[in-house]
Amino acid sequence: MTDTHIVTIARHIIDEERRHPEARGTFSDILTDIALAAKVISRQVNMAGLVDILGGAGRRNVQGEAVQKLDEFAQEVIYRAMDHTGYLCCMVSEELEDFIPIPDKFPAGEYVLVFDPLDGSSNIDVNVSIGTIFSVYKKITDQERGSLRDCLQPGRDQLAAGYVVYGSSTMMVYTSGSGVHGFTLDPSIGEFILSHPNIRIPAARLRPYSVNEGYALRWDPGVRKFVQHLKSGLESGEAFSSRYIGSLVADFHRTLLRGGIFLYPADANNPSGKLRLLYEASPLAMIAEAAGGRASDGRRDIVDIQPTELHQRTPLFIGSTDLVDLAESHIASAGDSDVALADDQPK
Ligand code: AHM
Ligand code: MG
Repeated sequence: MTDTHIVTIARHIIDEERRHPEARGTFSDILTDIALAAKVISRQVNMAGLVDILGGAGRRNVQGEAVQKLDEFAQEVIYRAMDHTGYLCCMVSEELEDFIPIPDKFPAGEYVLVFDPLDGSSNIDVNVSIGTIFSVYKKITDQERGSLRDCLQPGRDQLAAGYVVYGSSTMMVYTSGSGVHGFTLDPSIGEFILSHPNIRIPAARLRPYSVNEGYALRWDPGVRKFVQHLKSGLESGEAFSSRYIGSLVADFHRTLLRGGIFLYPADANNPSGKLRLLYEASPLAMIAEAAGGRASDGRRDIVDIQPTELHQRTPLFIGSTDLVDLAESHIASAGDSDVALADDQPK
């Protein structure tokens, strides 16, 4: 007999809760329900390549059912897994403009779920990894079915955050503050199994930096100097490799497991960057911090930003702490001496 134990995600969540008696049972049920939704989405994502054969969005599949776009499907699966459980007062999704109060026909609870049901969905057609991102807050007002104020909380107040990456395997990674844990879906038994306990961002020898350099001429001088600095090697002589998938969850997952930095800075066309604070940057920032890393908008910690709108964007620098610090110091020190760099910006 081996002494290797198989730990399912449900088992792990219960064990975590025992270590944190202040966490309530409902809270672990929310994570278990998200894991269930992730399995349903994963099954559908794995079928994506067959959509043209079995019927594309707006058409009918072989069973004669209407086929949805995958991101709409993911939105509905998560919503339907969570709307009736009595744990949530409201939800926020990238797919919907307003926050979604739990309907009156169902009991309302004390938590808020924010999520991006299927991030990077433009990658589906080319079979590149995509992901789901989520986080959980406690309701702070006395509104039974939540209010905008309950949704607009800084990342510092997240109770749990996680993501699911639909890649060569499907993995769910989450933190409830004490450590970051990764689970790989075994499709043959339909269970997420603990495969990556206590993830820490490693200090690897050859770390990747990850950014869409196609926009480099539109970056601020500080960002350009920072990336240039990485390319020419740090003072320590450390060399970097470049990796960019163009799918946030996949790029972040690699950064978490291999170290390095992922950045999506502001640029001349997108003065606040592209990524969304509430359901993209903040959850990943909580995970990065719990794994010993950092996340910044270039000037301050992501988790300290007080959101003012549900779909607000933010620049994002996330990964190994030393590299996020370095990015911040280049941005802070970019000034008149950078005119030469700024001069070749596209007019
Ligand atoms: P989406 O929310 O519309 O899917 O866009 C977010 C995605 C991220 O997954 C990824 O990091 C980024 O867009 C890539 O953008 P770009 O193609 O500009 O590099
Ligand atoms: Mg998204």
